[in-house]
Amino acid sequence: MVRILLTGFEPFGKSVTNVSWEVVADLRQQQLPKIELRTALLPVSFNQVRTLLPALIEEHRPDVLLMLGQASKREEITIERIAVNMMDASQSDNDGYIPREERIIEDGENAYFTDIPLSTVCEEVSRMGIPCKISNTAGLYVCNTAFYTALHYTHEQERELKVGFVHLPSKGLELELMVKGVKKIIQTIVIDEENR
Ligand code: PCA
Repeated sequence: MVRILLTGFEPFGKSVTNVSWEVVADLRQQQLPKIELRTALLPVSFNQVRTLLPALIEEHRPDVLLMLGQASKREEITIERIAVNMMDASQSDNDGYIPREERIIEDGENAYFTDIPLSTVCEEVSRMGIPCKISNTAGLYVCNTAFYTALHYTHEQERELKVGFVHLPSKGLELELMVKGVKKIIQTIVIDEENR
């Protein structure tokens, strides 16, 4: 069994829903072979995610942490390569906070790469006819902060945990396809784990 912690975000900005949580809510009803699925809803808050991610990793001790977020301007499923040590926003988070070029962790590394096998995962999803791309920036908003915090904590604690982040488009792709796509991502990561 591979233990996966799958997270989604609450709505933010003008949206009343967040597709990332809709996908998590759907997948948590399903049985996935060889997978023990745990789920968590994350707040869209720069400060809260920085304390919550380490706490969730300690609580669940997953083998894989896969975070989902919504990216309104994207048209395909995008799998993030890199998390950077920077927060900058023009729109406040759900706590009313707007960071201006602040580091997430003062003395942390500038950036971390994901542990997910990006090309393999993307090829598998695309092969199902679901649009999928590798992304080289997760932005500087709360998603990147959550992604960076988890990778930083994992490196500091020298954990085996694999951390990945997937942005989902808010329009243009049916929910059902996104659920299928994320399921494929999880299954591909699990097969990759087993082959190690
Ligand atoms: N998307 C935002 C934060 C929460 C979400 O779903 C982002 O891309 O940073």
